[in-house]
Amino acid sequence: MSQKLIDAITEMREEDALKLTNELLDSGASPSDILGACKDAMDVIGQRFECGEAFIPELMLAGEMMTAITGVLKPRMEEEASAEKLGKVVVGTVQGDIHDIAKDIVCFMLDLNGFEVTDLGVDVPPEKFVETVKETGAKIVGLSGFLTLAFDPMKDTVAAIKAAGLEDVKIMIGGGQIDENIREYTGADAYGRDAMAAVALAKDWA
Ligand code: B12
Repeated sequence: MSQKLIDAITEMREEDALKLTNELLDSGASPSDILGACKDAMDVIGQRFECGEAFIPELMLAGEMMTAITGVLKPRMEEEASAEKLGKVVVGTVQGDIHDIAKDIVCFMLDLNGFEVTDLGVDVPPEKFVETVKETGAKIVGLSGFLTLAFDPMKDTVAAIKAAGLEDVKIMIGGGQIDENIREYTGADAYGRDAMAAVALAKDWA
């Protein structure tokens, strides 16, 4: 069934994709498995874009489908929300990058799991992160980025947070192209593969 969902997304059949999402949920599939299928579909569309078989409108439509699917998943996930308050987290997509679907999922999952999240949105300059960490007193920061061009702004943001004397603030990074090597390059404290990893890291640090 999740292959059918992947096919519906990659063939840009939004209505079918939403119908299949609901069917998967009704048959007991977990929202995180459905998100996994969406990621696989996005990877296919991304690869097509890379080889010139898909273009910006397809990326945009894929983004819209992804937003619609997360809209269906959110109420189901809310049923498992935690009432416990664990701490504050500042999250944003770094400067120069406007991909926000994944960042929104990370914010939503942190919120569900008891964190007070300040979502700075997209294209966030390093100084905005610093200012917000100071204002909120958050001890955890999450940086999201999907572009290769996001590596340096991530590195600059980590450096700006440290330079502001906020050494006790833990920084996690994530997003499409990010991996352990990029974590090392940026000087961040941890890399998280998905929103559940973001929650696990934040819980470890709370
Ligand atoms: C949809 C999409 C878009 C949409 C974005 C819509 C939106 N509102 O976000 C639009 C059309 C706007 C777009 C624009 C562009 N895009 Co684009 N886009 C994609 C696509 C297909 C999917 C991204 C996505 O949303 N995935 C869905 C999420 C849910 O997937 P996920 O990774 O599983 O999410 C999890 C993790 O990432 C993790 N995570 C994310 N953030 C964080 C943070 C922390 C702290 C942690 C712990 C975890 C974490 O948790 C998430 C949830 O579980 C990708 C391809 C791909 N394979 O990703 C290309 C892709 C990222 N785009 C790409 C490009 C090139 C562009 C453009 C430059 C195109 C252009 N020429 O204009 C512009 C960039 C504009 C800019 N300045 O940012 C390239 C980047 C290549 C590169 N090496 O830099 C990709 C990889 C496509 C490709 N293969 O070529 N894009």
